Amino acid sequence: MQDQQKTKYGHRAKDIAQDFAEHLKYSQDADIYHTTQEGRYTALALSVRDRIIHQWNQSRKTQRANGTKRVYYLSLEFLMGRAMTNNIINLGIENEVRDALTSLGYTYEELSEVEPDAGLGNGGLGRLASCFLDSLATLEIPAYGYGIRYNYGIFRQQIKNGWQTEQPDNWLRDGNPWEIHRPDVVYPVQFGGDVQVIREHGRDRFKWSGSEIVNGVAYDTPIIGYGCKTVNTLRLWSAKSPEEFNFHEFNDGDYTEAVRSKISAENLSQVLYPNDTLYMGKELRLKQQYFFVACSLADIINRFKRKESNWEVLPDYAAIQLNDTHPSLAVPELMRLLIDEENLEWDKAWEITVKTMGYTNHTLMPEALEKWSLPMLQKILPRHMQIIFEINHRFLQQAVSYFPLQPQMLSKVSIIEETNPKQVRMAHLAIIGSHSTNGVAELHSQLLKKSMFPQFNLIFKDRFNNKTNGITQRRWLLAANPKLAKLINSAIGDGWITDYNQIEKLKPFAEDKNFISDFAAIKQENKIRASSFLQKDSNMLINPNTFFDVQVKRIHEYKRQLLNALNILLIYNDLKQGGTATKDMEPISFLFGGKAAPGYVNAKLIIKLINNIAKVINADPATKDRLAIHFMPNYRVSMAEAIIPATNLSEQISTAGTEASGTGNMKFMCNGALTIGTMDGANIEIAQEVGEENMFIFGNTEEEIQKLSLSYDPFTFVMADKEIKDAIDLLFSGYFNINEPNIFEPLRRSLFEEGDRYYHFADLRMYSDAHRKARELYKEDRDAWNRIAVINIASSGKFSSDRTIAQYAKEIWNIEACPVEKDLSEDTAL
Ligand code: B1H
Repeated sequence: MQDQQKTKYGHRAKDIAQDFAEHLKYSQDADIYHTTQEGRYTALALSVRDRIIHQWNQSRKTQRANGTKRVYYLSLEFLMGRAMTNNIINLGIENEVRDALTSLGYTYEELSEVEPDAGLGNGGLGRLASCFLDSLATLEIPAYGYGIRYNYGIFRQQIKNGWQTEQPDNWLRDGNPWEIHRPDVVYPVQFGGDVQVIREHGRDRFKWSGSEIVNGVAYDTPIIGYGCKTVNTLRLWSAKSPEEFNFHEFNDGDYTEAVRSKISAENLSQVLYPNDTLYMGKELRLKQQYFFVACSLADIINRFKRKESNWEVLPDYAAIQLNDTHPSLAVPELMRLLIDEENLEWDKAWEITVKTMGYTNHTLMPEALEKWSLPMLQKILPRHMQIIFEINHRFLQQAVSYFPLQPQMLSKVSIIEETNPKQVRMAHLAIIGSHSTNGVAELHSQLLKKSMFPQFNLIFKDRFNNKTNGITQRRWLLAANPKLAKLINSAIGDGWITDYNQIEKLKPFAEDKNFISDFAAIKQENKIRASSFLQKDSNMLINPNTFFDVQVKRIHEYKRQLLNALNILLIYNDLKQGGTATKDMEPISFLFGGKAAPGYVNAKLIIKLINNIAKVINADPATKDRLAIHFMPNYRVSMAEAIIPATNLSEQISTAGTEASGTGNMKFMCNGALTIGTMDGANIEIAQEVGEENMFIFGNTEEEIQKLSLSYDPFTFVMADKEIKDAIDLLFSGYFNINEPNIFEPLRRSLFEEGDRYYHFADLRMYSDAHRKARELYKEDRDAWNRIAVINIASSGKFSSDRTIAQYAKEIWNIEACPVEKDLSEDTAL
């Protein structure tokens, strides 16, 4: 483009520098006395946002004009992390931004680090939703993410005397330059009240009048596709009281009550529930779920009605995907809208609903299954409860023919659980109310059919399917590990960024000495970068010249951080005794990170245990310089981006049959870590892709665990293995808690008296042996280690969320790309 042509938002460095300076002046009113890093970050963010808006508008216009189908991804969680670097990369203006900042005397890294993480999720499920949005936009699929704009995301974790404490995450404190507030997009949502039946034209009509109304206001965030012109939308709902406060109450003289009800309405979108794979039947959570489902469906219907009046074609325009059962009230809500508001007959409405909805299950853990108390649901959503009864009634009539004279089978599949009080099983509602139920890895999907929902698999055989999870290589490789990305580009070009199957072309480079040594040098640089990140973030001192063994994920008994800790004790004892297992051992840093749900006592105790072990072992002169243990406080997306590229060994050690998929495993793999893991979740598919010889697989398989469960006795395993026995004795002798007697009793009880539900002792010996193999390979044949690391990267092609989304699009949503062209009639950066 000719230099003299003035574009409003040009993307030459000097255009960006000029806009940045203008935003500093006019949006921030900065001068020599008012100049902060936050102000500069915001000015840069706004300059980037200016370069998105036009194409965002253009994307909506194109999608509208084409009359295409759209995907609606309903999720109570979106764990987005930071937006700025990702947006700059996806826009393709990174070099220009860097030059612009350099010309003004700032550095890009400095400003990027000012941005707080958008932590609107707990873990894998929320991060998956975010990776999916990136892939949907990059694949040019018209899509909306719908969720809640929590004022407080996942809590900030601090460690005090080894214990987790939770601090509020006020992520919006300094404003959020990436969102657009849309006060014109607002829907009233009602709760409570009662339902009237009116006889009209020979038909019963139901009128629900709620006793409480809360408005949902939209906040939109752009989702930029990489290397294309599509900009999709993440639309988050914020709860707003319909009135500043209740004037009736105010006039009655009850000022405090009037303000309280306003606050109570706005409480709805205050805070994310911090439980991962743990269900708690809280009323406020139920209200959050209905609130965001009601707003999202009203919005979807609104968009549909602008174009169509024939309801039968709704499934041709909208595919609604339920991210777990958390949004499953969408089923009765869509029925309510179609029947009560739009006057459709039940059968027609049902057909439309089932065709429109898809449901993704994310866990087999029974304690995660959502069951709402029937009286509570009835009180808050009386009309929905009626509809659920009717859905159940009609379903059971259909189910009878599959289970003649087997009433116990009917009670198994019923949406209503006949306990006292009765419970509403949301997974049953989701399966019955959608045309697709998918698991998130092969094993998980098999177990869904075989163990969790065998009766449903009989009735709805064609509904069950698998969609193995993936991650976006753009955030987790290109952005998080720019040096490795550049090395890969120099070897195979940059096609992998949008077509990750091409990563396979890296295979021959595993045999290339120069490539291997470049890879090793980058790993070392990343370790130094990670160490300095941790020093700045939490004042930790990690030696970058050690082997990085990393387990980062939510703290949960099934993920077995305890197994890792027990293995560390075996290593410690062996080191102290000068044993053979640690002879000439490479110095190791064991790094842990992850949050425990605030009410999960044992998970919090595991954090305390790791910290106590770390304190004692790190101070022991006998093992100093050879063994260090660190708990990294406040693990989050931006920390993952620093740690994962620096990792040598990735710990994926859940009990077989418990981790639905895992996605951290994939992030480590594509950054050239080797995996030590069980045959669980997506680890199995990773092993298939990379070859078992290029992974450290150990432990009982899911089938073996099933068999073992009939007679498992943890004590027998411990007594049969002297080293394990010694480690356990050391652990529970008080050695790590001299001044805190008995604090680890609950862990001892759960391992021994309560039967070791997660089979630590059935796997510990195999784990320890596999770990030793990994250490020895790293120590004795570094070239072989690095060769295998490159084979891992080259074999990670399957685990792109682009592949996952392409499968959802074809096999569940029946949707195609809708490419957006650049609008030549307007000046634009894109
Ligand atoms: C996963 C959850 C989850 N499964 C309930 N289930 C929640 C359940 O707030 N809640 O009530 C929150 C989260 N999260 C994870 O999903 C699985 O454990 C992982 O194995 C899987 O990789 C991930 C994405 O599919």
